[in-house]
Amino acid sequence: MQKNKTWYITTPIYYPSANLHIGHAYTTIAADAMARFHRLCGDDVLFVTGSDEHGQKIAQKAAEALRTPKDFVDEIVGFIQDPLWKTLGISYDRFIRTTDADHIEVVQRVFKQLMDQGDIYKGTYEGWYCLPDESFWTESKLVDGKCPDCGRPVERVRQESYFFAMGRYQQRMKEYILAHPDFIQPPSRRNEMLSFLDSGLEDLSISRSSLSWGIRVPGDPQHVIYVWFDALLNYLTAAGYSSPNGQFERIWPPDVQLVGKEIVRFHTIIWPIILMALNLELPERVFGHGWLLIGETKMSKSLGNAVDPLELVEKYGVDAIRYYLLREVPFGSDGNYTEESLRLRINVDLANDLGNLLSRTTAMINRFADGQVPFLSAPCRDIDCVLPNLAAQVYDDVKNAMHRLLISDAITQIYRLIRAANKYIEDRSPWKLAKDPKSRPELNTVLYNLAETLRVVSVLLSPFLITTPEKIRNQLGITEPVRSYREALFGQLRGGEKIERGEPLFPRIEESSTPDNENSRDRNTLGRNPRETMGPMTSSSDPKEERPIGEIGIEDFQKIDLRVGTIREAEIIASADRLLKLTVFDGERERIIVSGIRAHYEPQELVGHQVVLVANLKPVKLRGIMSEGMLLAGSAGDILSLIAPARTLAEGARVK
Ligand code: ME8
Repeated sequence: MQKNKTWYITTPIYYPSANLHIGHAYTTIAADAMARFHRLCGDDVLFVTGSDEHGQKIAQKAAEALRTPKDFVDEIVGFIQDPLWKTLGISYDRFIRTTDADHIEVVQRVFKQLMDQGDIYKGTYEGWYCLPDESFWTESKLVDGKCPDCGRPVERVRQESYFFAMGRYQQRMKEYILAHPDFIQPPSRRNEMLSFLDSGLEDLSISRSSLSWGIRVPGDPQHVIYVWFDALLNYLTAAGYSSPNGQFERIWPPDVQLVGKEIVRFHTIIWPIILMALNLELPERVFGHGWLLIGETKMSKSLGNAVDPLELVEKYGVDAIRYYLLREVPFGSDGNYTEESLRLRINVDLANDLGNLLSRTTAMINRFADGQVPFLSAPCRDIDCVLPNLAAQVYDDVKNAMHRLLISDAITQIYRLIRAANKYIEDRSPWKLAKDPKSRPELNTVLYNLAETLRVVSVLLSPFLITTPEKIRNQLGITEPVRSYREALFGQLRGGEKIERGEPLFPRIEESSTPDNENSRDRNTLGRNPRETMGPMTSSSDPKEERPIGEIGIEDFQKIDLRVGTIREAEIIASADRLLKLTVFDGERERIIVSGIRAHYEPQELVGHQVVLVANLKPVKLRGIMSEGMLLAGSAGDILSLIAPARTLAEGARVK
């Protein structure tokens, strides 16, 4: 029987010029989550990552370290595989190195084929070269005399070179992009590439004679093949292009190629044109995700602002880091990295919402049901259907989000279920039901629903987190690992499982337990506008934040125009990780309020909610947006809650 097509996903292959940072981990963890999700769905997955080892930049770094290039890369690549990817739980099927024998064979074979068919010719290259990006530029494409991609200085190059005749494919490439709306994602990158194509496509210099660290041009050993031409072909090698035994046909083309936005051009113009020339199918989707920023600047090896993933794992644990990277930034947008926002995610989402749900549920089953999950019984009231119904919706929503590569949306959906379960505890107050023996069936239903929701959550979270799902299951007395996404359907817990309470899933990070956090905070929140660290108006229970306030008269209080409003829209501000842009209707008009509540609320959960706003606050510009007012919120420790009227009121109602 013919096997199904392999689901093939790739990351860029990284330069082993220095240790990798959390930007590289971000792409790789995202690909890992997708690979794990597809494996759970029963797909035959091929997940490839690797290292891009040739080229001038590596040769130079090796020379500076007084090592041969191969020695130099061997050490860094060894480190990337273990401990880096191993610690982060990267479940790749192949780690490809461009120094691997099968890859060298593929590159030389492709070069020769394209040469034989006239797509490669010899000429003289004169132009500019950006060393950090290893990219060629003509004079007209430079911006202020610098590399248009990264803004760094370029060097003049003049040498005999082989050229790839890309220009002749310009029209075909454009037609392909137009006919395949899903090929380049997200759509903004697609538009950028279309205008790049419109600005004209020159033939590409694909060999260097001034360098020896690379794959030799077949039949002309004076030349080595350009590092990007070599690197892009890794995706063919890893799919088995060198050994035609039917395997390649089953794998090709890639289903998803994840790349950072700065290399979308290589992957959606040069790479597909090579494939067109080889008469091979193009990848289904190339997704150009955004950057992790430190302040306003991209985190990068060469800028010296890199954060080491292993240090973070040591401090906070692997699942906290995976969760933060996958959840914090909507996939596709840029996002600021700060250690402060990482700690908030741990305390609020992981320790509070998820960890407490597990510990409250297991404690109540111990106390009210002799430590055994009660058996499933018919729902007692409508409210007992809330979790099963929501779980069914979330099952579909997570699946849809993952098929659209929207990882942080998928996790947000899972959190709808987690938060609903916490609310269900409050709504059903099992401790009250336990007081009346007649309420036993109701109590059992409630406890079963909570345990089952946690089991479902353990399945849903398992592409994203690698140790937590098992810990949840162990505490619920489930011994089997998660095997299939279908296990996330509600109602499969048998009942009778023995609770094994354990350590808290995520211990809260107290300020004092991170003695160096002041330093790291300084390091990681560079360039922030100090106004943006301002939260909404809060009443704080944190003694550090309490300021003595003298008495005021009623006339002082009356100066504040407090009104009820409804949030109509809520959006993330790409360049500000703590802020949300809210459109609030105040009874008369819609006003924009920029509020520092991003770490506490997802935009979509706010829409439709009533709030109390300070209507006569002088407008202020935050991140270029005029903010006209402020929302009231209260906070206790890390929990922050917007203040809303206890009953719905007409918008514009005075609060006094
Ligand atoms: O470009 N934020 O390798 P590279 C998010 N060898 N992602 C980031 C990031 C950041 N601040 N910094 C790096 C190369 N990345 C080539 C690729 S592929 C045939 C050849 C991630 O070591 C992101 O995926 O410079 C980016 O595209 C990649 O690392 C660049 O890694």
